[in-house]
Amino acid sequence: MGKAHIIEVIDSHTGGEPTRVVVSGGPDLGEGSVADKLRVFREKHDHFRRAMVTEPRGSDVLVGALLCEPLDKSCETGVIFFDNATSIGMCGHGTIGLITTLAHMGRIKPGEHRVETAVGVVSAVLHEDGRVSVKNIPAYRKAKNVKIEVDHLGCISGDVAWGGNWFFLIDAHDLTLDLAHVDKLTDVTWEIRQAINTQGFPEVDHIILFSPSRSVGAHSQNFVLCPGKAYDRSPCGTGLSAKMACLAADGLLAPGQVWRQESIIGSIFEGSYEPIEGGIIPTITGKAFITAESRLLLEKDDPYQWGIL
Ligand code: PYC
Repeated sequence: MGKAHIIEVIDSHTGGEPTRVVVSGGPDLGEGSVADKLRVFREKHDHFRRAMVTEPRGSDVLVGALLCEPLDKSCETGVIFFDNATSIGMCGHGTIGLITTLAHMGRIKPGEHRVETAVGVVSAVLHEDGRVSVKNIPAYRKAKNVKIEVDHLGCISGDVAWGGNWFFLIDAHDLTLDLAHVDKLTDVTWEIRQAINTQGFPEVDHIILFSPSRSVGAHSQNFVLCPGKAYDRSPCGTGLSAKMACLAADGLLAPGQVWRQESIIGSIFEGSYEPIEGGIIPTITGKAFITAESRLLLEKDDPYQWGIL
């Protein structure tokens, strides 16, 4: 047996979407901001990303959150989010999972806590009942009513918006949003992603379909395709931020008004916003639950210690 490198992680889920917080044993990313550290992580430690979230230790749906030293000392921690395909700038469900994990570790108590992400500082309120409200970085719509041609589907129209990640948001379609149709929804949104990337918006890495919700009290249900072709089990915090930026730009959601977004599995995030010049500051609220405290072992002679390529 080879000598194992040990990594401590705490797993949680937020509305069904898992987050694996790497608490210790991560790579040295040097000095600087979390954005600087993300560059080092991408260039030199992509194998670490794979080892944490892909098979055989993880799965396509797992999102990783690597704790790191923040440059902004008003922050409780810095964090780099990543998934089965890449590292991502910000993650709403992941921030709710991270705050819940820090509380579980005894590092924080209910109240407001700042977190430095690769795309800016977010602030999160841990409520007494365990819910977490994340005040995100500014969100805005970049383009309205973008028309793209998609093989097998024809012309699709949607909005391109930023909510911490780049989204293409589609309201007009005739697809059924439920778990029985997940394979079809995945195939279709994957095709849409290729099309929007080659037809003017190469930055878009998440695709969202919306439909009216069948649940009492929810304004809408969504299906969110993530960069690595997994779908988000949660309503997607950065996606909800992008959605509210579009609703605000169209005059369909007033400042402070609550939007209840349901995910494809039925979990709900609440969102509201404050207007700013050119966009909004979104706040999203949800609840995470701890599912595991683990020590991951990376044995030197394990041919799959960095995941299955
Ligand atoms: O909640 O922002 C989010 C998110 C992004 C990818 C998966 N979840």
